[in-house]
Amino acid sequence: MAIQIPSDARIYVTGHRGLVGSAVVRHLKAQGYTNLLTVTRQEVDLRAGQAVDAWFAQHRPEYVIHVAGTVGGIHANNTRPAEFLYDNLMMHATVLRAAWQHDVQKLLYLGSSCIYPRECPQPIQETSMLNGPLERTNDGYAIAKIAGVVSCQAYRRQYGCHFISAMPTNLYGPGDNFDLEDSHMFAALIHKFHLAKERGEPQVQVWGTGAPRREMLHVDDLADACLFLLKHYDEEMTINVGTGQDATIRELAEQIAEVVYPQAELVFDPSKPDGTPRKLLDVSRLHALGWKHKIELADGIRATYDWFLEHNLGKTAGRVS
Ligand code: GFB
Repeated sequence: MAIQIPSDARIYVTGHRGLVGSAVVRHLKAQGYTNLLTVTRQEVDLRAGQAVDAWFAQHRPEYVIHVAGTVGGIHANNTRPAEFLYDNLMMHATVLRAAWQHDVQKLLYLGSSCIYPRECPQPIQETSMLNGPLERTNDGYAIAKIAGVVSCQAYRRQYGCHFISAMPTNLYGPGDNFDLEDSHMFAALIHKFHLAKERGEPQVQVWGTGAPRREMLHVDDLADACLFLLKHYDEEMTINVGTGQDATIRELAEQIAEVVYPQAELVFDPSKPDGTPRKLLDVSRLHALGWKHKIELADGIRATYDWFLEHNLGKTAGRVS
C-alpha cells in the first residue's frame, strides 16, 4: 500500500554531506520537499546515543532516510576494519533507537551488497543474507550493515515500527570521495586516469587482476529509489537496488578510460586485492514494484567526470599507485 508523504513533512536525511546523502537531499528538493532536516557530524556525532536522542526530541522528524556511515573502498575497508565496524554499528543503533522512541512514521536504512556471502549464487537474491561466510576485505563493515538490517526487522517485530532496509549495489556519481587510496574503484580510477592524462603518463595502474565483476548504480538513481521505497515498500525483508547488469573491472576501467583518457594503457597490479569475485544483485522484486534505473553507465561516467572537473578535484599531487 503506497503512502503519501506531504511536501512539508519533516524528513531527516543522515549523512547529507556524503555521496548518497547529498544525492538524496538533491532529489527530495527537486521533488518539492521543503522541510528537510540535516545535521553535521560536528553538531551531532551519530555514534553518541544521548546526543542523537536529544536531537530527535528537539527536531521530531516524521520520516528518516538513514544513509550515514563510515564508508570506503576495498583498501579502506581492509585496513580499518575496527573503525568501519564500530562506527557503523553505533550509528545505526543510535538512529534506529531514537526513531523508535520518537515515533518516526517510517525509516529507510541502507545496507550494502557486500553483506551477502562471498560465494553467493548469482544474481544474488535477498534471501541469501546470512547464508554463508563473508568476503574478508570488508567483513567488519558487512557485519555492522547486517546488524542494521536485522535491527530494522527487530524494531518492526517487537514494536511495529515501519522500518525498512534496502541493499544498494556498488555506487558512483557526483559527490563521491575521489581519494586515490581510500575511495571506491570508480572514483579512484576517474582520478587516476585524469592525473595520468594531465601528466602525460601513458600507463595507469588498476588494482587486482581486472577479473572481478561489479554492478554499478548511479547515486541519483539510488536517491530516486530511496524515495520510491519510502512510499511503496513496507516489508520486513530487505530489497535489492541495482541495475541487474555487471561487467568486469577491466571492462569498467576501459569505459572510464574512454571518457577520461582514451589513450591510456591499463596495467593491472595483482598484488592488490580483488575482493569479492562477483556481486550482481537480483533486482526482480524491485522491478516488480515498478522501479527501474534510468541512468546508463556511459552517461553516468561522463556526468561524474564533469562534476569532478567542475569541483577542481584533479589537483592531487603525489604518486598514482
Ligand atoms: O570499489 P572497490 O574498492 O570495492 O573495488 P569492492 C572494486 C574492485 O576494483 C576490486 C578493483 O576488485 C579492486 O581491486 N580496483 C581496481 C580498484 N583499481 C582500483 C582502485 O584504484 N581503487 C579501488 N578502490 N579499487 C567495497 C567494500 O568492495 O564495496 C565496501 O569494500 C562497500 O564494503 C562497497 O560495500 C560497495 O566492491 O571490492
